[in-house]
Amino acid sequence: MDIAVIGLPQSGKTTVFNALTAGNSTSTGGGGAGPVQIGVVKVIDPRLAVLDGMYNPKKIIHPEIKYWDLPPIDRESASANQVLSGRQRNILQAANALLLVVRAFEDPALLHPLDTVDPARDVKLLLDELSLADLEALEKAEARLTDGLKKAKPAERPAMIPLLDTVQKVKTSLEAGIPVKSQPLTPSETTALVDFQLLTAKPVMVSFNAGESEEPPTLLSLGVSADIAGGLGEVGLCAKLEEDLALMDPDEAVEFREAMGLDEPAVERVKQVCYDTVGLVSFLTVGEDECRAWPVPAGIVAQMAAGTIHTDFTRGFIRAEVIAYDDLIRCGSLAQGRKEGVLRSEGKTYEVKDGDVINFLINT
Ligand SMILES: Nc1nc2c(ncn2[C@@H]2O[C@H](COP(=O)(O)OP(=O)(O)O)[C@@H](O)[C@H]2O)c(=O)[nH]1
Ligand SMILES: [Mg+2]
Repeated sequence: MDIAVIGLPQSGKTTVFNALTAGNSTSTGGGGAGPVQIGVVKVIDPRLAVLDGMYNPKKIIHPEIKYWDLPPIDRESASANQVLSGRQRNILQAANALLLVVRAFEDPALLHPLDTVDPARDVKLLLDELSLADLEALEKAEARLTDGLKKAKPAERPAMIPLLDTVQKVKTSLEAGIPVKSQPLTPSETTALVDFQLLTAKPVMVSFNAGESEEPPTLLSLGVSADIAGGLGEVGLCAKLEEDLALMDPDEAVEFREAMGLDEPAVERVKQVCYDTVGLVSFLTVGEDECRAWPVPAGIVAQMAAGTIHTDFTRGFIRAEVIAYDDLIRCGSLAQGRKEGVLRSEGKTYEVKDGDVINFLINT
C-alpha cells in the first residue's frame, strides 16, 4: 500500500515521515524540485509469528506500507497559495491513500506560511486543494471527450456518451463540495473513473502534529463540520518526539515511552488508522514455503481476494478452503480442522473475513 504524505511547507511532513519510517528511506527521481523520499514499513501481523511456530516455513511475509515524502514545492514557479505542484499531483494519483500533515504546534521561531497556526483552516485548505486538482482533471477530460464526440462517426457516439455523462455528473457534485468518495456512484461509473485516479476518491487521513507539551487537536475539537470530517481518518501525534524515539535504540525507546507514559508508537497508530480508513482486513496463507498476511479491502469476495495473490487466480478460481485463524490454532492443523468441520469449502462470492486462513484451489 502506498501512502503519500502531504501538507503545507514546514508543517512537519518530513518529521512525520521520519517518525514513521525510522530513517529507513531511499530517494528516487532527483532533479526538478528535488528527490522524493520513500520509506517502506513492515506491518507486523502477530498471527504470523504463531503460524511460524506451527509450520516452520522457509519465510514469513508481513504486509508493507510504503510512505512517500514529497519534495517541497518550488516557491518560485508556484502561485502564493499553491499547495501541490504538477509533479506532486502525479505522485498523489498513484497513491492508495493520502496522509495530510497539519501543523498544530506553536513555535514562534518557525514561521507558518500563512502566518498563524490554525489547524482547522489548514485541513480545509488541503482538502480544497485535492478538490481543485480533481476539478481540473475532470474539466480536461470533459473537453477531450466532448471534442472526441464531435469528431466521432454517428455509429461510435452512443458508446462514448456514458463516460462523458459520468464525468459531468461527478464534476457537478464536486463543485457542490462533495468529494468523489462520498458521491453515490454505480459500479460502472466507479470503474469508468478509475483511470482518472481522482484524489478526492482516495481515503484521506489527517495527522495533527502537536508540540511536546500540547494535547493534539481532533477534527471534532476544531469544530470541523461533520460533512467534511466524515470519512476522514485522524491521528494526533508529536512528530518531533516520535522522530527522536524512532531513531533511538529500540529497547531504549520502549523504556523512554514507559517512563513518559506515552501511547503506542506513532507508526502503530498511523498503521491502524490507515487500515481503518482504507477499510482493510488481512487474510492469511500458510504452508511449508511461506506463511503470509494479505491486506485486502473489507468486504472483498473470495474470487477477487485470490487475485491479490496472482491476477490469474481470479479467472482460474474453483473454490476456497477457509478456516478462521483462531480455529486453526485451537485445532493445531488443517487436517484436524477438517475433521472438526471448521475448515469449510467456500465459493466465489464468499466474503473474506479478517484472519481467515485460506487455501485457494485454482484451475491453471
Ligand atoms: N517546535 C516544533 N517543531 C517541529 C515539530 N515538528 C516539526 N518541527 C520543525 O518544523 C520544521 C519543519 O519540519 P519538516 O518536517 O521539515 O516540515 P516539512 O516542510 O513539512 O517537511 C523543522 O525545523 C522541524 O524540526 C514540533 O512538533 N514542534
Ligand atoms: Mg519536507
